[in-house]
This record gives sequence, structure tokens and C-alpha cells, in this order.
Amino acid sequence: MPPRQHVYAAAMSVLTLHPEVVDALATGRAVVALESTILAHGLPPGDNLRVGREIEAVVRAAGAVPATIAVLDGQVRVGLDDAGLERLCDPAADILKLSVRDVGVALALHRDGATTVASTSALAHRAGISVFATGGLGGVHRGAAETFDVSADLGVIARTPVLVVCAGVKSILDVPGTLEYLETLSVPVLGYRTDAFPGFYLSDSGYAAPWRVDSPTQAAAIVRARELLGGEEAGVVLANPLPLDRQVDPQLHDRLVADGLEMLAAEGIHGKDVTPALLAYFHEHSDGESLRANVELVLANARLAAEVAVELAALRTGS
Ligand code: PSU
Ligand code: MN
Repeated sequence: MPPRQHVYAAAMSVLTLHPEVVDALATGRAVVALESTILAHGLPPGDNLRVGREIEAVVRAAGAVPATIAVLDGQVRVGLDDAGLERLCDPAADILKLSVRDVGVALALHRDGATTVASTSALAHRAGISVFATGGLGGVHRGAAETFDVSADLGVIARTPVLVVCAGVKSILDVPGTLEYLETLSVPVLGYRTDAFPGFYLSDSGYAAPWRVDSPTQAAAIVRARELLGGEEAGVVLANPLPLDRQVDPQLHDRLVADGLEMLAAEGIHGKDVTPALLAYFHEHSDGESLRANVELVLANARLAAEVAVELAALRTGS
């Protein structure tokens, strides 16, 4: 147990914003929240730090301030310095995977952790950030009718007004089930320059996107319209596909998915370990292809999120 004063200190000041993020928010400049689970648990050590830095650089190049979110030293950090990023990506650092329900527990027990789409969205909103970039959204798992495995990402987006830029959901999930669930939860889903809902490694999941937008300005206008409309608690999903010539070969993809699902069953993997275990399996069995696609789509999402955040900042100030 940490000493009692740590618990009190944590309760007093748990949200630590990087000065650059504070400055950007105070002056109405564009900020993009970035998740950390993808770095600590979604990408292999050795690649994760380089990619984490690249994601931030892409956001900056598009004119926004990056705010990678994680829990370190009993504090929620919104915007990391390079030392923070290094710790997060260090396989020896014992970084937990924290969904929304875990954040308060980790703070009180003084544990370090990476935040998922769910917890990053919730914390970004609390910090006053409304645009967030990630790789893939969690969703309804195949067989969820028996296992009840539905990512907390969906329920949290339904009550958190943040725009989540992602590449759709992986086809290891129940894609139509996930789209149905987002409809039930009243979360708008926008395809970016596509009529198809993207399938993460694949440009097209085989299912339609409910709406299509063709520019960052349109996406920002939707967020702004919902703000002005008021009473809107839900977030928005902006689904950005990999270009067709950059997707994973569908045959390789189908083999990976089938083998990955078999591996899960054989190893008896459940709960929060499912997504990281599958990602690691794909990275190890695709000769670098799944990693290549994963990195490209995250960088593309970060760029798009920054472009939307810049447009949104302009709309809000009326410039
Ligand atoms: N998709 C990826 N890489 C990831 C994740 C999703 O391509 O690392 C992470 C995200 O943080 C997402 C989480 O919120 O997995 C979903 O986990 P679960 O299915 O346990 O809710
Ligand atoms: Mn799950």
C-alpha cells in the first residue's frame, strides 16, 4: 500500500495537463488527444516509442497540439514529455491497461497505466479536449451473445462528447453487431471519403457507413452543430479507411483472423487480455504486414484528427 498521504495527494490533484496543452486550450488552439494503450499494449516494444513520437509529430505538422494521455505516478497526465512517453513504452515498466473503471483504482494504488479509447475519451473530455485519434475502436466481440464481451469503448463514447477518429473496427469483432450497437447508443458514425465502414486492416469491412463526409471541415461542422444543438452527450465516430493499395492482403488477413481466434480459444484468453494478445499474434505471424498497416492507419488518423481540430477551433472562434 502507498503511504496515506499519497492517497490524499492523488485525490487533490489528479489531472496534470502539460503546459503546452494548457496554453493551447486557454487560447482556443487545436488540441488532439492520443491514447496510450496502443503504445504500451498494441505495438511491439522497440517500435512503440518511435511510433508514439511520430504520432505526436504528425499532429504538430498539421497545426495542432498533441496530448497523449496516461496514468503515471498517481496522476492522470494529459500531454506527456519525452520521458513520460519513454516510460510508457518500456516493456520493463509494468504499465497496466486501464479502462474507465480502472483509472480511479490505479490512482489510489499508485500504479502506472495506459489508457484505452474509453478512458482516453473520458479523460480528454474532462480536460476540455474534444478531438481524439486512435487506431481501432473496441466493439462487440463475436459470440458476445454468450460471452457478453462488448468493449467499454462503445458505452463510454455514448456518454462522452468527443470525436473519435479511428480506422473502424477489426474484423476479429462482430462488425455488423458493433454498428447496430452504435446505432442503439445514438452514436453517429461517419465514413471519411467513403461509403463503406472501414475494417481496420481492410479498407472496407463489407458494411456501409451510416454517413459520409468528404472534408475535415464537414466533420468539424458536425461536431460544432451538435455542440450548438445542445443536450448532446454522445461522441461521434469518424472512420478513416486505409487507402485500398495500403490495406493488408485480404487472404493474409482472413488467415490471421481465423488463426488468431483459434489461438485465443486454445490459450483460454479472456477479458482485457483479448485485444493485446490478438494484436501481438498478428504482428508475429504476418511478417511485419499487420504492424506496417497498423502504424500507417494510426498516423493517418492522427493527421485527420489534427485537421478536424484546426477546423473546429476556427468554427468555435468564428474565424
Ligand atoms: N485497437 C488497436 N490497437 C489497440 C486497441 C484497439 O488496433 O491497442 C486498444 C484500444 O485502446 C481500445 C482497446 O480501446 O484496445 C479495446 O480493448 P477492449 O477490447 O478490451 O475493450
Ligand atoms: Mn472485452
